[in-house]
Amino acid sequence: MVVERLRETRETRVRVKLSLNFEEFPIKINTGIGFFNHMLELFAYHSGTSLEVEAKGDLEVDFHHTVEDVGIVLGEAINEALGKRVGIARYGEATIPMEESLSQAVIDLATRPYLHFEAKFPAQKVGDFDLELVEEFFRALVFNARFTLHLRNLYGKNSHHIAESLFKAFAYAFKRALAPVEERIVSTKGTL
Ligand SMILES: [Mn+2]
Repeated sequence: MVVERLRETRETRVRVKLSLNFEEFPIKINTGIGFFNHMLELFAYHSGTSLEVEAKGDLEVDFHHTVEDVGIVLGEAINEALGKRVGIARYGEATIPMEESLSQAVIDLATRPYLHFEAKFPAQKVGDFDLELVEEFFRALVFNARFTLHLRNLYGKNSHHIAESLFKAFAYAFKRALAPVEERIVSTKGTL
């Protein structure tokens, strides 16, 4: 299934096209923020999704609105693409290194929006990207995609590597939580 969403506010215009199948269409990311493009490309590639993101935001203010709104719209698209969340593993975990940096992501795709975020960046910025926006992005994403994510950096020195290991760990945990299982809902309640 291909999901398309558009969100326009006075601050941003964000278009997301998403399929949970990587063979659907090529990855194409343009948010106007180089480092953020890099992170979203990593997520799409390593999670095995097809993703297009096009964002035009008030970058002259700062990157906050654009990053948060991409998180919201991508989250909404994921929620829609997940549908009834039937026949998937539900839980996914990944611990991923990027050179000296190691990060862990644990996901529960049940519809309980929750983010535990634990990462400290030695630098404030990578390029002109403010690293405190990494947490803002993941918060907007999980609250709109409606799942639980525990994301933490275990250790690391280089801020670029720390961010990259967080996004990759998230991507692999997500991919594993999506892994097909027998056609039933993985909950003793019978619903997620
Ligand atoms: Mn990199």
